[in-house]
Amino acid sequence: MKTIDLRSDTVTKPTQEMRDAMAGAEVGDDVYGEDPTVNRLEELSARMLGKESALLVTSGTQGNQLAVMSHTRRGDEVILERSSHIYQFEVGGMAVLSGVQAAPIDGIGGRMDPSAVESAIRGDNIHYPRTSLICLENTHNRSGGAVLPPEHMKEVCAIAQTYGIMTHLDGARLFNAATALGVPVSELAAPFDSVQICLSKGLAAPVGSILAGSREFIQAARKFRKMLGGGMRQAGVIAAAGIVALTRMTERLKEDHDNARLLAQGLSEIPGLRIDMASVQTNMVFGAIADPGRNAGQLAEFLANRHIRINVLDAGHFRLVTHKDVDSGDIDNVLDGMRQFFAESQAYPVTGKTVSFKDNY
Ligand code: TLP
Repeated sequence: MKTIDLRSDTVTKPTQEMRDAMAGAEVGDDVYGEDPTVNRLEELSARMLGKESALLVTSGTQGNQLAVMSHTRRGDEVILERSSHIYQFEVGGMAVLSGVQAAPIDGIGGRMDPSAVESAIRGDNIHYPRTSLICLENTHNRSGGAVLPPEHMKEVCAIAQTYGIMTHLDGARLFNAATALGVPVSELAAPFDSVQICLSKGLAAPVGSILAGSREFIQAARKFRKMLGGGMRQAGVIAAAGIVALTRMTERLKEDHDNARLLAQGLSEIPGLRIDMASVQTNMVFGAIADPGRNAGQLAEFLANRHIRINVLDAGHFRLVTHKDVDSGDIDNVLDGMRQFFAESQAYPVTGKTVSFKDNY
């Protein structure tokens, strides 16, 4: 029986076309700059993102951390949204790898108030750290995959420029944002000094992200990547799937967005559940349990027994992510399972196998 895995779009398996491209990839030693497939992927992604240069990195986390390392000096301060991936979910890497501290700002829908950003920029005082970087995230994961409007990103980047501060965009799901807005990714990346995009989420490549920016910035990031053990030798086998991701998988993201909408709509009609429909803009649905007798851990366990996997955020909240390995028939099955859970007269008995909140994203 098929497992419907809605925990993340990171669970997508490579397509047959990717597997074929990987098997037949022309390769060389990328640390010598001699892997033709990696070079082709880096040129293609730089062009698509409208930047001078690009670098294949192992993961979104590595791409973001290389950006922080390359843009900052020890003791600097970085402004970013409080629930952003770089701040919350990268194992404190900023502090360890770059020796910088964060100046987190609460956002609404992933958006920091531009005037709050400007106020957080440090002045010229002997006591202060130097503010050297501002990071944004689009789509914004913890805001339910919400899209940051282009005007908002331009406004924050213009403030940064006024103060001579660098800007980085965590665009793990930038193609989802571009799909929702109907604009090319290059337009969304344009105001930023650097951008990171993931090949291994909705685009379904098995591994890899791209970091893009100026030639000088990518030179610095390449050296740091080597320091972190990210010099991957015959990485053309990975890059080949990345090329398929960028050339063949971006158009279909709309399907994921339609499925998320369908799912959210169905869930919003279930008593016991609360869905903020306005936040459903791309491929994610965040749900809240509105039934005092039940919790998200019980829901996850009930569904797991029906071969449906979801992500528990805390006792009252869960996350569902649509992707290419989930179709509209699967959405119907998920809705059936959800209805059953809330229709049971007794709250679901916990067996002890309940998914622990701490183990989940
Ligand atoms: N997000 C993953 C988990 O790490 C939480 C997910 O399932 O959503 N930026 C953003 C906005 C992300 O959502 C993620 C991954 C990353 C960066 C990191 O990418 P990877 O997993 O490739 O290091």
